[in-house]
Amino acid sequence: MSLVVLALLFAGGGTAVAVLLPWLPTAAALQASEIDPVFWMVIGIAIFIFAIVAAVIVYSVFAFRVPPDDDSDGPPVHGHVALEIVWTAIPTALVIAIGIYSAIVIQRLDQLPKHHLTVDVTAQQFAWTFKYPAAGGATSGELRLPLDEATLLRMTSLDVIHAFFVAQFRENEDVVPGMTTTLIVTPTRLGSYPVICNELCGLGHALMRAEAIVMPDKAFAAWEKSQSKATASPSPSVAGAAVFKNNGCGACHTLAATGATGKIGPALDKLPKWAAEAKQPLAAFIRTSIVSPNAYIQPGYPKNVMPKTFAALPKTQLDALVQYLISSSKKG
Ligand code: HEC
Ligand SMILES: [Cu+2]
Repeated sequence: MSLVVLALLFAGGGTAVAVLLPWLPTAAALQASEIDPVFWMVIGIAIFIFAIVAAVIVYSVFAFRVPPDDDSDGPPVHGHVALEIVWTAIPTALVIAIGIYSAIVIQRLDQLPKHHLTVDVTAQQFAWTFKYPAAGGATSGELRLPLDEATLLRMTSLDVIHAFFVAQFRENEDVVPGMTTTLIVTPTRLGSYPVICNELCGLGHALMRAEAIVMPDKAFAAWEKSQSKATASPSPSVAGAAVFKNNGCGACHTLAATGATGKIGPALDKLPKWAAEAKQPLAAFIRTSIVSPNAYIQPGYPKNVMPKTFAALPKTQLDALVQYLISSSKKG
């Protein structure tokens, strides 16, 4: 009797902790409605097992307590076949049930609607780059997504294994060098959500973050159009400025022509001076500095801070960026 009361108490306590505390952030993707029930099923099973185990332990501590002066051996117990069958069969059934249900959900999440957007995601220590093939291959440091439309993320890594995770979308997928993994996300809520690397990938792992910005359909279409126009522009000052802005260079660098005032890296208005000090021709100096930042470290600035992801920029965008930095720094 008291064993049952204890089990109910533990079950109630476990349920209160699960239900009363806000564990999950507000869902922002259609996929959450598939994933959350799996999560709650596993939590439910865990509370069930926890209640039984905790109740039996606490009950035994009191019920089978020996008097302080009892130094005799306990009764010889050689197991209990029926009990062993029960505690093997029940967990086996539960684990198989979780496995089958998860497999069904994963299979459903892999259904790609015909009408969808594709974004190529590149991970590298310690940054994300998002490329939009439909917008002339424009790249962005932010993941912009249209509301209520399925987006296929094709992901790969340039170095070690990373993992793409947005808690509000509930989805997580490894990003592995040498292969392309995919994830389908259908945002259902406007807003901006953190993209987190969910696989310990090196010293800067904790800083490997980006924003996923869910936009109204029309605003997204306008953004996409402006991107493809800007990056395809024959004028380096338009295309280069767009690449500079999209890739977040201004967060770390000052460049008067763009209004950027970052202080983490050297001021790009002084590039001709830096190139001369490095004894390199300006164009080659800029290009190398962008695609392999550690090839030359500006004295007084830290190594391994400038992301290496820009090596993945399409050639046309890289050319435009280099041209743009040459012309705008000569003015500065
Ligand atoms: C997270 C901060 C950060 C971001 C983002 C960043 N850089 Fe840098 N960058 C640095 C730091 C720090 C250095 C100095 C160390 C070095 O020389 O590699 C640097 C160096 C450079 C240099 C060489 C300057 C010199 O004098 O050696 C160039 C050119 C440059 N960055 C261009 C860019 C461009 C273009 C972008 C955007 C595509 C960009 N950076 C994004 C931090 C950043
Ligand atoms: Cu990472």
